[in-house]
Amino acid sequence: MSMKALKKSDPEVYNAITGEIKREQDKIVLIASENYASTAVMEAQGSVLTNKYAEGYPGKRYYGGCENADIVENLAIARAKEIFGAEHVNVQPHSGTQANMAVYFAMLKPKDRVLGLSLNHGGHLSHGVKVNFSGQIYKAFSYGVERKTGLIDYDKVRKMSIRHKPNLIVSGASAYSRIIDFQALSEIAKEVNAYLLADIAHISGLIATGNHPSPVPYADFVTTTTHKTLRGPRGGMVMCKAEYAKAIDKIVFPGIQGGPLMHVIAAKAVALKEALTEDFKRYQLQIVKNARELAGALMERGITIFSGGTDTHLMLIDLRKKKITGRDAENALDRAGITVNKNSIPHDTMPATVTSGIRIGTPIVTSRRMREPEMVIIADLISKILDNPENDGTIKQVRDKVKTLCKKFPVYEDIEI
Ligand code: DSN
Repeated sequence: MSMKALKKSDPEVYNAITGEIKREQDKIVLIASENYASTAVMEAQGSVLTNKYAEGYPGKRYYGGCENADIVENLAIARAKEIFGAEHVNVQPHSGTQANMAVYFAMLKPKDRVLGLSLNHGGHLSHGVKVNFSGQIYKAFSYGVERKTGLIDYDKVRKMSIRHKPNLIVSGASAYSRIIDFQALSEIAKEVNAYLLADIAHISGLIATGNHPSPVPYADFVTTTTHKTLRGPRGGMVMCKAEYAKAIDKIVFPGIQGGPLMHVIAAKAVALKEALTEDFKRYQLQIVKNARELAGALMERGITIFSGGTDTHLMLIDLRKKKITGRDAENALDRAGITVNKNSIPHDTMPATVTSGIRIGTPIVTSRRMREPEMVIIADLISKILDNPENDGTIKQVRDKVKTLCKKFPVYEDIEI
């Protein structure tokens, strides 16, 4: 990939982008919802398909000249079907929230009832939070995780469902590190006559490769982003049973979106092809192994991991024993070259802008081909900072070690700057 034209025409933007390449190379990024897409994905996303209007669907467009747009959209759909075994796929949603919006708008009426995992317990804004459309248009209720175990109690979800009679149960999470029992949720949904939406944005890569049970056989709708563990371009996707195909397609376009982002859909197709490879399978397995190793090494160093570990790509560090807030931990780690995000822990008494936790995930470090030995080093570096967040000497020492480690695991060597 070359950025020669950009360098010449807009040095300010060029410099910001090269700064970002350097940041991604020089820091240990542990944000659980991010990943480093392949150069092939970014080439497709940076392609001339950005020029094309293709409102409609393959073979049924509202513009001429859509033959290449049709090819990439059909490829993306076919590959997604092959990976997830879905009966119908719509690859046009611009984001995960718009994928969820498509399901809500297609199946619900204003004031219908929605039950989802509370944001404070690891859910997502679009699962019924008051400040989001999902909490404003619909009557939203939320379930949580158990204080003692950190797990979802499916019996409690069942009881809440019987009490609140939701029209839609939303499952899936942004900060839940354990296996989600989609089959149990689908039984509950059937019992109370609700639709089941499984939002697998965080775990879609794990599901694609059999590292987490799939909701596709059980849920009426499955939504995902394409840029997290799936390692594609930033975007969304809806999968559903064939009986809902027309309703979903009609609501995505013309219901809530106009022209699809064809360059992004091309990049989705490229990422989905990558997701079909053996290398991707190995990658996803290593993400989980790395997360387990990192959680274990952190716990050995006296750091509390909420729920006592992880089954997935992420974990939630409970900082209460360390007497440091999530905000201060995020800032101190950032100064040392380690990027994480502060995150509320369930039953947190701190505001969301401060929090008592940080969330960390292994998709990016695994994309850089780091393995278990590097996870132990990272745990050690995190532990040093959490114990000495204000010590400039410790911060410098850790920052130097981060630099040395990052040099050994290069990113984007094929981008010419
Ligand atoms: N909730 C965001 C995250 O997981 O980082 C994504 O929407």
